[in-house]
Amino acid sequence: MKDQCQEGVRTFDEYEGFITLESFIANQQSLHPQSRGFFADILRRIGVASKIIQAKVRRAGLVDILGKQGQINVQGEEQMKLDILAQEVIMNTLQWLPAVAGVASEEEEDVIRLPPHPDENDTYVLLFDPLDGSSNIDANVSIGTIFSIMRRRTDSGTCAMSDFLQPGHQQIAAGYVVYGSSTMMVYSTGNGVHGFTMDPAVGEYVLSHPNMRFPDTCTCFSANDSNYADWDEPTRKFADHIRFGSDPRYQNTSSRYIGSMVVDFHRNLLYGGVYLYPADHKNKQGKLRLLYECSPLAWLAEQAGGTATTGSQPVLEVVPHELHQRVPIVIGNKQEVELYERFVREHEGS
Ligand code: AHM
Ligand code: MG
Repeated sequence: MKDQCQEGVRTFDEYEGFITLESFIANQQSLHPQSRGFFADILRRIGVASKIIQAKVRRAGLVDILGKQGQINVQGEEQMKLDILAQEVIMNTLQWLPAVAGVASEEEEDVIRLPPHPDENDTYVLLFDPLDGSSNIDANVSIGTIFSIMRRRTDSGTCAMSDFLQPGHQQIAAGYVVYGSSTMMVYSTGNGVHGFTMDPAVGEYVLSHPNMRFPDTCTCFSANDSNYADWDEPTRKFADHIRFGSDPRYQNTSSRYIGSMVVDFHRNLLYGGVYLYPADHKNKQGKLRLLYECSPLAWLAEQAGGTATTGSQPVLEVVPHELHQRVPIVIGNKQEVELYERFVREHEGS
């Protein structure tokens, strides 16, 4: 396990001349001399927002921010106090950036349109799941923030819904922050996936996982197994093949399910594996939201040598028709995702 975890990944200690998130972003920006730095500023501010959120998460048990807020969000889900706090932190940190035209979030029914800046193009829209894995908050289990950045489609003025309803392959950056045994920010601007671990002593993110790639082993199978009876036949066959079949590739595969998709994804990116939340009898379109959960992680998966499917098409090609649209998802190592697609095709052909 140790070798697999560390394959292709430099550990903190091995990395000489520590590179901070700030210097990494500045270096990337210098590769584009014509850049005015607005995009880099967004990444920096996401880093800042995540530091504030992690500080609140770390103190959650000590102050009165655990538990339910007493409101139901647009998804019909009960909001936790930390969901709302994370949403407020993100808005307070990002809304003054001149290049941001609007923000969408799991916690807000409509998009938040920011006032146009007269001298700027307000080029970007941001999409967030402020705290993924909310049901784990009160149990002190790892959770995370997911983000996606897109260039808007409309030219100027106040942003439109069409700026947000773009397929995932149009993203120009995506990433997440995991609040776990350490706080880690992982992101990609289309040039590999890079992970930064926060050094709590100095409150700074340091490059710890350059060029993250899925190892070519399926160490983890991640699904909510209690839904097995409600899955369709190809999904059940896929799960059976990995868990009970004789395929040598899966003899050492373990079931691992945290229930925070972003953290399940992160572990599978490090160890190799596949995560699925397919459609079932309760969630006929799947449970997870396309624009701020599935698309950003699918973009990262592709950047790291993996992929993601709905079963019938790549997640990154789904054309959204509403902001909080849900999709079925199977994401992780390419070999397993393609195996799932094969089971679906064989079922359709039978
Ligand atoms: P959330 O964004 O409100 O936390 O909901 C999404 C979460 C995913 O992170 C997780 O994988 C899934 O819902 C868990 O669902 P279930 O409890 O049905 O297994
Ligand atoms: Mg979520």
